[in-house]
Amino acid sequence: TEPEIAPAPAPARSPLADRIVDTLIHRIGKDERAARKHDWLAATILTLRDEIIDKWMASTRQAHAAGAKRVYYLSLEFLIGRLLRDALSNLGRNAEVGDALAVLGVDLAEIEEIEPDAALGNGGLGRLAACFMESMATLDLPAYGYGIRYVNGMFRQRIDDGWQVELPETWLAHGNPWEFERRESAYFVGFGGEVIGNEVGHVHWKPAEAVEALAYDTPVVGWRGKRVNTLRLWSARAFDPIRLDAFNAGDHIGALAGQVRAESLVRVLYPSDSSAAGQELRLRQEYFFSSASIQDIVRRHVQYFGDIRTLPDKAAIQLNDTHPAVSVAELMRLLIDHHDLPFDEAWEITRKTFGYTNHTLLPEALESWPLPLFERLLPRHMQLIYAINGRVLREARKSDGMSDQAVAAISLIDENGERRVRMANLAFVGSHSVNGVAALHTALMKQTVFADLHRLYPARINNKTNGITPRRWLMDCNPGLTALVRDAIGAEFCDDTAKLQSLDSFSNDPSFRERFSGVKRSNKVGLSNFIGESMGLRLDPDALFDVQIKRVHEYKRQLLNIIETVALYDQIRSHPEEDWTPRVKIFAGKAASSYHNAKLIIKLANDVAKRVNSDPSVGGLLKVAFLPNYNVSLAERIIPAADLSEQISTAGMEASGTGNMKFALNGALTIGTLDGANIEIKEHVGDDNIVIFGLTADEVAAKRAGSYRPREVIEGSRELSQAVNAIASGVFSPDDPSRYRELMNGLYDHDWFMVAADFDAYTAAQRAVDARWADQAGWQAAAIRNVARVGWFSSDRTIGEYAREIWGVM
Ligand code: 26Q
Repeated sequence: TEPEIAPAPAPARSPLADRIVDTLIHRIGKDERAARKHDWLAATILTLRDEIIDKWMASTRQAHAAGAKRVYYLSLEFLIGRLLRDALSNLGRNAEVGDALAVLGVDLAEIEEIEPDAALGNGGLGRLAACFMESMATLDLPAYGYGIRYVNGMFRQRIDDGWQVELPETWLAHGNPWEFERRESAYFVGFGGEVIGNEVGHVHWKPAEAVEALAYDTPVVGWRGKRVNTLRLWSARAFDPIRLDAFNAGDHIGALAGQVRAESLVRVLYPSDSSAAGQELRLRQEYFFSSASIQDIVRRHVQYFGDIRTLPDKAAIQLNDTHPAVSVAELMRLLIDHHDLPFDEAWEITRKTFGYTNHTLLPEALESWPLPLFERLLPRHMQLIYAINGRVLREARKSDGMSDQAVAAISLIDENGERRVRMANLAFVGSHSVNGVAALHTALMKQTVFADLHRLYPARINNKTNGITPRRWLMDCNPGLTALVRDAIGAEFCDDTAKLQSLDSFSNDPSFRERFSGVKRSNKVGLSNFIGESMGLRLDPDALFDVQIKRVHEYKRQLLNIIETVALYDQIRSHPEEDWTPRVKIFAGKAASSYHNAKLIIKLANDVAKRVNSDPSVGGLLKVAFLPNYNVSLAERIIPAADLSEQISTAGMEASGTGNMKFALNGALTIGTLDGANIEIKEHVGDDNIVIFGLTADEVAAKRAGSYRPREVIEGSRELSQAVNAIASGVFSPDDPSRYRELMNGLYDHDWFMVAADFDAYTAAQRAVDARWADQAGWQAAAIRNVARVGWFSSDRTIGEYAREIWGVM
């Protein structure tokens, strides 16, 4: 008989494990046996939060004692994603907490996985705000983020029969253990009504309605826990949550109407990232959040420093696009109406305090509000905007060579057709700094949308090329690569990504290349398993993983990628004898709910996937996967597993892109156009380590101005016309053969996004990619050089530039 083996004694519980259990019992109200995963998650977060609070208070005290200047980042979006892993790794507590939970029989990775993904943003702009928050804490800057605590953030995307279906995402369903409700920080925010008094005497705005803005604070932990800053998100409630007189008189619904109206302000994030929704509710959201934030900033300043006139010395307010631009008028109102400053002095303070970041030149995304709507909702602000405009236009007329046309372009009021308030012009004139987010984008700002304002204020526009936090986008999402890099060059890159440079020479080391491709392969196996389990699609991890994940928009040209996929499918079938590179085309992304063509492009990707994946004649050579519900957490899974990063926007249209940086940092090669930050990525990684194709921004502009005839281009390209005809004639939509006819006709007739014009260059570039892939040593070397050379795209570098050149805080 076998000897009996005594069970190993349970390892002793650490004090940390005891604290987690204590939290579970006393704050969640569950004992260990009854606790479910969500209870363990909440107990872990609350335990960690207790430790974060000490650092948080120390950070606040330090800024206060130093009389430091504070940075305020105003953004209608913060796309923060999950927080637990990020906080653990920034505090260096990953292993310790993992061990403590293991002793309790809980798997840390498993509970990390059920943390809701906080999606209070659409895409690039919102994610940038989140990366910036982390970098500001890392660089030890006293900074606050201000935004809205949306009850429903970005919608959850389901793919039903290939179509996008939008479902509400309830990220707060299990409560939010990260946040603190600040009952003491509440502000009155008014709407409508009338202005009493005149320009000379004391002016007073008497709003017709009001809501109360209520603060919720989330701690933001910097790298190595050096500093903890605050993300302050506003919720709304009625002053009188229930009108008792109405209730008692039997009007039970009417009695609650105020509360319902208030809550509607913070109910949903507008799910569009490319066209400005003109609804009144959006303007109400913008003003609600701007007013609460500016009131909070002014209150803090006066409380700490006593004199409102020193505001620009102690506060830098950055406007994340024009969404908070009404803040300019709100600060003017507080300075003039509440602090009795003369207009000129208020204007100087305002301009010195604000900076404005532009994220798009797309005309449909530039915010402007019908004047009657603006005036009805914000009558006092409308007066102030007229006064500001008067000043600016007088200056413009005085300056040499300003035509009437130029003066009209500078005006805060668009007089063409229905009169509208131009938020970009308001943000521009109300700021001492106006920046673009990549070199090309900043150059185009000067040449196009802001040309006349730039002539009037030539020193104002500057560039701050975007960046990404290397903590979330390398160290946390790709532990395999991080460990490999650390073994090779030491851990210094963790504090300064410029140090990744030392990895460069390892690109020539065959044994390192071997280990590097091993890490990539295991990330690809991980992603393949995920895709297998979640969508039942089997992938070959040795195929080239070709990835385009981002919001779906015509200018980002998912359509170019899909048409090329169809052409490739054709080629593989017609020439099965050739030595094709096995590829997996991975797509993910959401379309704005009202964006017809974007939704149709999602359907097309799914229709093509269905056909290609079930066609035995392509064998394992081509697979297409559209992954549903793209969000930050999914990006963290996909990016480390990518070989090829698709950054193929029509040149001149993508302000920067930030996904491009994440892929390169994780060792994917980029196939891309000379657009946005791709240009600077190319300069950093070198021409041999990136695949560039297509028209330049200047060439696109020239083609649009000249006589571009896409029909001739399509008919002149066999591959393209075959692919377009196949799609148009219903090869991929036998259930509804005309589904894509209009979409394809758009290519023949206008092709605004130059899909046809760039098609041949794109396919040629893709075949060059195939050739490079065949040389695995060369491919891996180029991928390693990408990792080594893109450290510059850390948001620490970006924030350092903002701090020194705009905010004056470093
Ligand atoms: C405006 C008014 C009403 C409703 C919605 C909006 C709205 C909301 C979000 C307009 C635009 C956005 C988001 C824009 C955005 O994400 N822009 C991206 O910003 C990134 C960070 O700078 C860049 O990298 C991308 O190139 C740019 O597209």
